[in-house]
Amino acid sequence: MTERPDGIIVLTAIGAGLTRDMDTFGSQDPYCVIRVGEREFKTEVDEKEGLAPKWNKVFEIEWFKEKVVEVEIMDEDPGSDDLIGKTVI
Ligand SMILES: [Ca+2]
Ligand SMILES: [Ca+2]
Repeated sequence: MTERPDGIIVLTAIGAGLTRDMDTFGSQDPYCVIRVGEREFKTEVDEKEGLAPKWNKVFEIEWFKEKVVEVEIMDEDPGSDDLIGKTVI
């Protein structure tokens, strides 16, 4: 059975003011991941801003009332990326 969404949400990942830098050398490379159930939406990596990334990326996401919207800020690294911060909407 295909799931019917309960609505559409429009989320804009504007940017972040981060207090942690997950890279020892240079500035970190933050990107934002929004996850709803199995679906994943990612911004580009902002390589320049380190603690104050700006993405200005708009996502239109199918919304299901029983599913939470997870938002993670990650630092892109060679190999596995570091989690900088996480929240749930
Ligand atoms: Ca790192
Ligand atoms: Ca990095």
